[in-house]
Amino acid sequence: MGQHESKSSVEARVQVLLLGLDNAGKSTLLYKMKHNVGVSTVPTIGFNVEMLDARKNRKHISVTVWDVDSSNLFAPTANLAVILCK
Ligand SMILES: Nc1nc2c(ncn2[C@@H]2O[C@H](COP(=O)(O)OP(=O)(O)OP(=O)(O)O)[C@@H](O)[C@H]2O)c(=O)[nH]1
Ligand SMILES: [Mg+2]
Repeated sequence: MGQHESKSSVEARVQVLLLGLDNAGKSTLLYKMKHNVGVSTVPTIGFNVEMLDARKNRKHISVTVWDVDSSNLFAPTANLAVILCK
């Protein structure tokens, strides 16, 4: 009894902003974490965002990862991603 935890029982929410040089592998890392597969990528314009589930000490943590085109951090789309990630 009580062993099946509801998927909705998120105990913490974390926002992660992935920043790095162009072509550093940010999007590859994002999709590897999300789908556990290597994918072909194209240079990111704006940003990609994915939600992941993680566990620490049996706690369910919802992780939102923002992969931002950091070559143009001052672009409106990047600014929006940084603001939403706060
Ligand atoms: N050898 C090697 N290549 C990688 C690795 N991670 C990514 N790559 C390759 O590096 C290239 C760029 O990967 P992306 O994930 O698109 O890099 P990015 O940082 O998102 O690039 P931008 O969106 O342009 O900023 C791709 O050809 C990937 O296949 C890695 O760990 N090792
Ligand atoms: Mg990218």
